[in-house]
Amino acid sequence: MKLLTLALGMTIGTSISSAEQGLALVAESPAMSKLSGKTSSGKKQVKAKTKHGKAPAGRPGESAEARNARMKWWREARFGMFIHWGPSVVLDGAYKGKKVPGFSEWIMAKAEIPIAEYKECAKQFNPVKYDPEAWAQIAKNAGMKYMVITAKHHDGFAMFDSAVTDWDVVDATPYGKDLLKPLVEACRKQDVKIGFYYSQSQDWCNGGESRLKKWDPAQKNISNDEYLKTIAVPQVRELLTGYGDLDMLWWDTPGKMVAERAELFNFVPELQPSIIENNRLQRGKVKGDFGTPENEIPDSALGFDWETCMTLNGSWGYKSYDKKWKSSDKVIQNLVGIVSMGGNYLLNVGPTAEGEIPPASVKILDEIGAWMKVNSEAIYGTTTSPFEAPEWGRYIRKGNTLYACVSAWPADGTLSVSSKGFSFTKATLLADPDAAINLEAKGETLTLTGLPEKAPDQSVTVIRLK
Ligand code: JFZ
Repeated sequence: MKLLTLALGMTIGTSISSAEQGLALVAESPAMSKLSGKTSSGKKQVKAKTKHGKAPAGRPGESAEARNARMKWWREARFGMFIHWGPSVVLDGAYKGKKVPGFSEWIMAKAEIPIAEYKECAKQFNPVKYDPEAWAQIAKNAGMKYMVITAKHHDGFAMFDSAVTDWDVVDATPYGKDLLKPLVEACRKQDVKIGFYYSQSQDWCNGGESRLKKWDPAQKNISNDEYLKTIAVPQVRELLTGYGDLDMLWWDTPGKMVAERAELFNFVPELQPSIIENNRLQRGKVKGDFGTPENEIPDSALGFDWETCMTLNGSWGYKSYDKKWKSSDKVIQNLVGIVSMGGNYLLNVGPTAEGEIPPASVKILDEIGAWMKVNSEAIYGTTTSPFEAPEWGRYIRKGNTLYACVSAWPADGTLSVSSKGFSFTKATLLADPDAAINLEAKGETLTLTGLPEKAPDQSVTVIRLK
């Protein structure tokens, strides 16, 4: 693992190339390839993978054309909201008076809470302030085009009314209503795509596997195959038949999911031909439509579709004492860094037991939204440029347009931009479209002069070059 700290102030990790790692798919936007005649990065196609971003194999037998049509909205969207929510948030990251370090949604396993005791949490899980319309609105205001919510996390709790277990929101909580349905409806209404996260193998209460040692004799010792047959397969079927067409299915922790077990879910594309799946269904992360580097920003285009997920503080699930919030500047720089390398950014919020997205998260998202209102044309439907990342920021490209995304604003009002293969005649500051900027082309470089002394945008200032 190579760690680089670039001008953006981001720590970027990648491990490039391993002999066995072929390039299964090239996620290239058709508009991109024409100019360079090369890959979307313009460089030699790198056999690259990040630690967790292995090339996904796609859907067996699907034509490139069908695949491109299916992936279209997702490739254009670039920015989505992840939501980790469930009865674990009732504990607020503490057990028997002691803080439990780590992700709050892992507290049951980390603190080895017996099933019977953990299930008491559900009796206090009563999110009366849950307002799915407001959630969809928060995502939309931030410029997010899709949403993925935990339908079942590793604690096995179903956020919907499952016929195969009582360990679900309808049977086990005072709230007593499906939490997913109104969110799906709200998202559809507001034109936000919606997908479900589903932990298909790990399930601490219903007999699935545990990545940590089992800690309670009440944890059923049924085989993985039995678990999949009695819980995971029927539940995924419930999810795919109860909510109309879903946009995404986000599998997680494929531990014991060998190929034969993953095949049990072959009905997914049959039931929902247009659904998009991540690469965490099968062990080895080979199946699926996109890679899932976690908390990583690759420093080169990967040659396949990928999405980096990240949370706003240090936990996916809510934990009131985790106040390590990322600044909106940081998140914007991450977004720009990810998009410049051809990826999507799935940014997580953890709602409270009452059903509210924490105000601290909403504030960050609002700030991102303000930036997106000015600069989103450099995000949606864009992809990698043919150029290496410059010292001052990142390049993002859309057809013949290049977006210079500047995070280190030049004090002398002058910026050197790579321009090989383009013929730019106009430079525009998205944050100040009327400002006059001079262009001077020399060889493969374009020099911009007369830039304002102070960066017009606090985080990343975008200059559109046409
Ligand atoms: C998993 C979950 O265990 C976690 O609770 C959360 O839902 C997160 C989004 O996904 O955690 C992982 C999964 C994969 C890696 C790291 C954490 N990984 O590949 O490095």
